[in-house]
Amino acid sequence: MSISKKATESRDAEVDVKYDAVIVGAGFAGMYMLHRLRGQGLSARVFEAGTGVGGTWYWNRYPGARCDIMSMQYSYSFSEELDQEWNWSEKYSPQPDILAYAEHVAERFDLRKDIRFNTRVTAATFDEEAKRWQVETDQGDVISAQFCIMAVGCLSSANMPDFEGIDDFEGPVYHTGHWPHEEVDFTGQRVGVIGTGSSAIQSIPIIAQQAAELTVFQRTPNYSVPAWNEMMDPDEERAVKAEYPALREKMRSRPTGFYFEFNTQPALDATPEEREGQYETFWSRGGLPFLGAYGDLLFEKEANDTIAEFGRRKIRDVVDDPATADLLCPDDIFGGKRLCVDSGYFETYNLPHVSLVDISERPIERLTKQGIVANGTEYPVDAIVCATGFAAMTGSFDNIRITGRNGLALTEKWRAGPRTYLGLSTAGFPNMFMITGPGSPSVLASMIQAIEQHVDWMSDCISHMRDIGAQTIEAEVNYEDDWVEHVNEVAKISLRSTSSSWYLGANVPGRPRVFMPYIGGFPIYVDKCNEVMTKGFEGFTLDGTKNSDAQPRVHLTERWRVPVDTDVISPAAIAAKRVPIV
Ligand code: N01
Repeated sequence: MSISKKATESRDAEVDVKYDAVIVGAGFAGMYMLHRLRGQGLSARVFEAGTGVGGTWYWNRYPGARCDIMSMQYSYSFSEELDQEWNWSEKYSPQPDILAYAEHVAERFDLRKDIRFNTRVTAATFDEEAKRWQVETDQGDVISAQFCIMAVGCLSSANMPDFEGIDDFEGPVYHTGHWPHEEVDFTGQRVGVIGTGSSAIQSIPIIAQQAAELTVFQRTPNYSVPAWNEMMDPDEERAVKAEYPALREKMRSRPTGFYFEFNTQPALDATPEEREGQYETFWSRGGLPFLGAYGDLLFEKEANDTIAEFGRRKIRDVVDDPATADLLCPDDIFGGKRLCVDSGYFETYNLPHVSLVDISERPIERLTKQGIVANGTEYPVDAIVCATGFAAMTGSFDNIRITGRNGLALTEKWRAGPRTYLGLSTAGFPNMFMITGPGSPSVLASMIQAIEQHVDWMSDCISHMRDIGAQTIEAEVNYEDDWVEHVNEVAKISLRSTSSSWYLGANVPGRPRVFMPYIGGFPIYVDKCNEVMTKGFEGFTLDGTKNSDAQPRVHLTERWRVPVDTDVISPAAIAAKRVPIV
């Protein structure tokens, strides 16, 4: 089986070394956390399993990997100079450009010297006496830190199905989330792609350009909207840069943490002709903003039926063979699963060497030396691409032995689904923070915005702790319970909670079914975090306070004083089911 190569980095293990903070992961979250903590004068050690920075964008090097948020918005906002000096080449950035950006940030802020690459954290244990975390790695490091910050990513733990006969297969088996660093050339080969989610939908058109034969194994079809990607228009780039802070502010005030035009009117109030026109207009804009055509699409099944039918018609318009088109048409909620954004996906099925195998009724039976057996037929292939997704949101936590107070294992606490307070922390695990943890908007917001908000909140919290001389901060169980209940209640309002998606853990057998991200909208969530902070970290216990007489000031990072546009996003708007959520 092929997985990305690990360059060996020879170094001495760090044993008995103390830091203020340990950060697990050097993706966008870990990098910014390191930058902020350094700015506060804290010492931090970052451990990263890969050989370089970039996290998700380091690992997902599959052909066609590209972001589905516009480049000018999918970037850090904390540095105005960085915003002004970095240039993106395409409207939607391909993976190499985003990785280059991550590497530039690491260079620019001199981050690498505090990162240990090629090092996977294996265990993190809270030492109750010392009130510190002990962190162990697969390179023999055993270090101690006051804070343990999990920057492990939401989509980082690959879901590699345990197909019978996988070891018998003589060709390479790739997973899109662990793509090799060296170029993979499928020229002249028979390739089997398993899965039809975002990663597959992006990679299939590119693989088809090389392969002699491409067979796609589909368990569930997906809706997809064309990206209409294009080269960056220099005039548009200049215009955005001239107003960048204003754009950043608008992004923060949107339910999704990124900006696009949307319409709050209900689809059901429009006539069929009006709807058709509206859908065509939004379709021509492409990508995720298509879901902004109406405000009730993810709340009212009848409204959703109208956009779903439009989406299916688009598939039938493109795919020549009616039987293949039928198989490619989902009958699920439109946007119930993460909406896919493509460049020529459905068109690929018109190529004579591309075929689709429906495995919705019977799963793949086994792999043989030279093929994939499904529906009783052996499909000969030279290489297999598993675009089978991730154990989302909690998978990367499960891979580390995390032990809190009283020997409580995080996997045990989360056995029936993750429980957090604000997706930032979890009771029983003092001084452990999670960047974009379950229960926060995370994957339902633009990730880099969500990351920055969490990192800033944590940094501000640590400043507060230093002001009052607190040693530990820990979520209180009753506040955590209320938050978990709220996350579940809000999820029920959205049709999203009815789809069998990775948001619910439904893609991996045996995982508990709980809607994991917070769907109530990014600015409402930010408002809640700010309120908790301004109320002196309500719902948290701060312990070991030395300066109890100190009058702490609120350290809220200025950019998060986000004005909540209550016309389009408020608890009332959500209850009235009038919020376009992407
Ligand atoms: O993973 P997925 P992904 N046998 O879980 C199928 C982000 N992302 O890597 O639907 C056969 O969506 C599975 O079938 P089913 C984005 O948020 C963003 O594509 O579970 N098939 C499904 O078809 C995205 O949502 C970008 O029935 C099996 C597929 O594999 C998220 O990452 C690009 C199987 C997995 O789809 C995950 O996307 C890429 C089995 N045993 C990813 N197990 C952009 O920015 C699973 N499947 C554009």
